[in-house]
Amino acid sequence: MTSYGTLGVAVIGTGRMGADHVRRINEVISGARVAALADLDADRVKHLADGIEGCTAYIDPAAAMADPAVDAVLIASPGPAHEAALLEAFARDLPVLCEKPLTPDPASALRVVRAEQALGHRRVQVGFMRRYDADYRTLKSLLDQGTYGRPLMLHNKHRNADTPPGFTDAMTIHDSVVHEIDVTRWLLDEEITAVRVVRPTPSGKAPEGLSDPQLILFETTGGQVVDTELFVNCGFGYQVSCEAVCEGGTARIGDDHGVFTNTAGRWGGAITPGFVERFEEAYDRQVQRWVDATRRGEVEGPSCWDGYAAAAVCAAGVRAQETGERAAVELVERPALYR
Ligand code: ISE
Repeated sequence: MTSYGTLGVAVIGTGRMGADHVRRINEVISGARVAALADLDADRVKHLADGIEGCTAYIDPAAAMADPAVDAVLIASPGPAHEAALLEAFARDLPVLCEKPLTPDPASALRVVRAEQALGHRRVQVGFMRRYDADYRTLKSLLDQGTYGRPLMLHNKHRNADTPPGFTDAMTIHDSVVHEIDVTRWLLDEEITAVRVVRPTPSGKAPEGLSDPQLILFETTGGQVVDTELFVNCGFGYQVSCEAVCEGGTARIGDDHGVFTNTAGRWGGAITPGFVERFEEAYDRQVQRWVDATRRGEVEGPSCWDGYAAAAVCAAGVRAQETGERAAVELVERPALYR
């Protein structure tokens, strides 16, 4: 693989995450610059590109990738557009950072896995940013070192203040629980084999028709059981935590931290408002690590296999929601490229 000087990045998709990554590459990341942007919204993409020196705006992602100043691609368009963009990047053998989900369903994710296999080398880092969060990384190294013995269970909490209009039950799995799916597989180094979803009477604050909160249970190849409280209209802020219960002790991360106050007979502190603020450093580290690895001619971090496995667990999760039954996860055999 080639190694690069300053990496010219094409950012595909300039909505909320895409625009945030453009800002990040411009202001925070070293060793990269935004060389091209692509978005179906011609006015938005032109406006954004006009503010960046040496950056060209495109509507067509393939045209952005063909720009001679482009060495690598950051895909932040909506999930259904990812497969075509990934295949285009593979055709040009360009390194990719692809926002989650890799693709929205296991069949298309498997097509991407097979296409990368056909290239013969990894090209993609998938944007599961929690793997770059300092607390999650500490928990991961405690578990890897066996500090508390063999992990038996994980207890996760995932709360959002509210959801955007049109958020559906299936999206609670694909957009939100997908993070617990990825951290479970990563922290425990096991595949998830089955999913169950338990739905209490919805909160009065939940939009009509949305099951909120939910309790999601995973079983793993290692025999561990993982529970996640998902409460996406809790109303009070953003909270993500994970407690590992091991044979010799427990370790918990993600409790709110920051300034602790005492006043007027009460103690307290602020709850982070949303995921962009809570995981800001993780997003920065994720993109910097991608740029650094790419410039060395290497690929690291969550792979297309991780994206495919997450999509397969999401599909089982949606089946479990719909049927109220335990849904088994169907996975093909893991190719040698991802072992
Ligand atoms: C959103 O897409 C995310 O990725 C956030 O991390 C998650 O907390 C939220 O529920 C999702 O909608």
